Amino acid sequence: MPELTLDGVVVEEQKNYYMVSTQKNDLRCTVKGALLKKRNFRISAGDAVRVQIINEDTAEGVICETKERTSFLPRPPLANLSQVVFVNCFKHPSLDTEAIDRFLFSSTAYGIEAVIVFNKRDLLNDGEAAELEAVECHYRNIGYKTLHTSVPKKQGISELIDQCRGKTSAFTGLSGVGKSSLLSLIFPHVEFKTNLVSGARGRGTHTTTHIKLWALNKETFIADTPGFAFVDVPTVDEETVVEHFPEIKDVTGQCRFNNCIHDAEPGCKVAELVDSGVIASWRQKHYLKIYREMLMRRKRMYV
Ligand SMILES: Nc1nc2c(ncn2[C@@H]2O[C@H](COP(=O)(O)OP(=O)(O)OP(=O)(O)O)[C@@H](O)[C@H]2O)c(=O)[nH]1
Ligand SMILES: [Mg+2]
Ligand SMILES: [Zn+2]
Repeated sequence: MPELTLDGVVVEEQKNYYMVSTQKNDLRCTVKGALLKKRNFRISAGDAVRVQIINEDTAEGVICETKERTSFLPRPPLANLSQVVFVNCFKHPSLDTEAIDRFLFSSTAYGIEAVIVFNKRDLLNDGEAAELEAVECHYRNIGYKTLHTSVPKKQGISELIDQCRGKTSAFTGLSGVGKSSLLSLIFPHVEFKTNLVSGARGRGTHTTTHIKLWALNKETFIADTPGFAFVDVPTVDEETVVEHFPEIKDVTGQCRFNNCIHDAEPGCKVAELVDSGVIASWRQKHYLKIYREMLMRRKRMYV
């Protein structure tokens, strides 16, 4: 009898098996010995795989092949993401543009598209909304997609779903910004663990500690990820940091010195554009901070 194999996507890693979503159904899979022996490679959620069906009735299979990855996010491990959705809010917790800039830097360094979501819109008065709009405007001007949402008012949710449709996405962001709450609206049948356990409704019962891609349909997957306090950035050559800051990169050739790092050198075009408000001052500051961080990391490597 010919072996029955199917293409699929790993949606969840459990202790002793992987759940793989296929065009037919979800299969509980172990991994073929030859694949297990591969060093420096560990199958992650998001991996595109080929599975051999072992038992159709019990929906069990074996992963026999992994396809080449288009991208890989190491923390948390997620393969083949089409985009990372960085969730923020203006208050509770306060807007942190350094976190946004470190996140945007990381996602472009990993080669993954980034979308910025400003959640908890319902908490803002007119003055705060205007302040947020000014910040947001800078990100839109440099080419990033931004969205507004509110969980209690269910605002912006259909736009967020549209943004995720047909893609594999991960919701990331600092703790408490509302990632799990947004996912609870997108997947109403799932109880995501939220920060605040309300006694009455008893939410927060989904205590999964591993990463899982939730399927909206066979082409749309979204992962919740644990919040963090600080955005880790991958190591790159300090000379290339500027490539991940599009508005700074665009004008680099216009500085007086061609080795200008845009740190108060005379005739720096970036400084001029910061003074005139075209480039946000915090963007230059965060660019320089990452530049110095990369320089330090490289120097530390050679001591
Ligand atoms: N007012 C308001 N509160 C919100 C909104 N979204 C989430 N919250 C509240 O913010 C708190 C944190 O929400 P979570 O969804 O747990 O946040 P999270 O980003 O998943 O947090 P971590 O899992 O710790 O990273 C909860 O008390 C939510 O009820 C919103 O749009 N407006
Ligand atoms: Mg959460
Ligand atoms: Zn310069």
